[in-house]
Amino acid sequence: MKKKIKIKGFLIKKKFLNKSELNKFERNLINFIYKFCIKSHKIISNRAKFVLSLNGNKFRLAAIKLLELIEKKDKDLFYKISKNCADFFSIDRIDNNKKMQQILKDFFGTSFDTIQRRQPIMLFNKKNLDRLKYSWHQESQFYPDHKIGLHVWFPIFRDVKGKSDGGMVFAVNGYKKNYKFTLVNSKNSWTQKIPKINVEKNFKSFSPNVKRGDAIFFTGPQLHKSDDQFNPVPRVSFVIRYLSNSKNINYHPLP
Ligand SMILES: O=C(O)CCC(=O)C(=O)O
Ligand SMILES: [Fe+2]
Repeated sequence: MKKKIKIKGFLIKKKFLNKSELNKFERNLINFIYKFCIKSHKIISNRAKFVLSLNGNKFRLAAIKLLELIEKKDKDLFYKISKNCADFFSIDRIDNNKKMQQILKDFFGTSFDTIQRRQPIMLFNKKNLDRLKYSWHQESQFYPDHKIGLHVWFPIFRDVKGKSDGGMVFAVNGYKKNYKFTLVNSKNSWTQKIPKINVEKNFKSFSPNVKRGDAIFFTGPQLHKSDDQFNPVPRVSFVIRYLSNSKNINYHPLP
């Protein structure tokens, strides 16, 4: 097996997903909403059906608007969709994508066969909406039983600019240790594990510019958070988490 690659906290891969793959993924998500809501939320379901009749930019913008509508009208439903949508449509294509397989093999090395994938989730960042944002955190604190973790985050429906466009922020070189944290739980919102360290004071922040099709890989201990959002058009993304608790490793993302 090839030598493992070391990712120093995070890595941006341009044009990681091809456009047709991404198009299918995006349409699949809206189709999921259409089906999921058909009995219980008729108006939303019909709206999703209409969105599916559009194409290109019109489709993508209407898809964002649809998610915005769901979030506004029914926070419970929105949270349910965010957590469960990937259950129902195939994410396997992305797992089995050649480039993804290569990165996972390079990163996990001999632990490749022990990888467990967590259910991907949809993430939404809208102006003046804090409930669905993440404060600074480390994924390693959410998966303490897994020695290795690689997380893949990619925007859908639109590009995300590098600053105040609701993307991701990384603490440069903030991947070398695990910090103690404070647990915060609120309704219809992601659990927060906020490190007991002033991240901004200790690290330089970096928010990458990512286009549709680009993907960001980051390791378990990498400090990151949701960026501020000043763009009136919300940002939508997905994250897929690959974990291994293999004992048989001579490599750990902590140096
Ligand atoms: O997309 C976001 O706002 C934060 C995402 C995040 O923390 C993650 O994917 O692990
Ligand atoms: Fe995270």
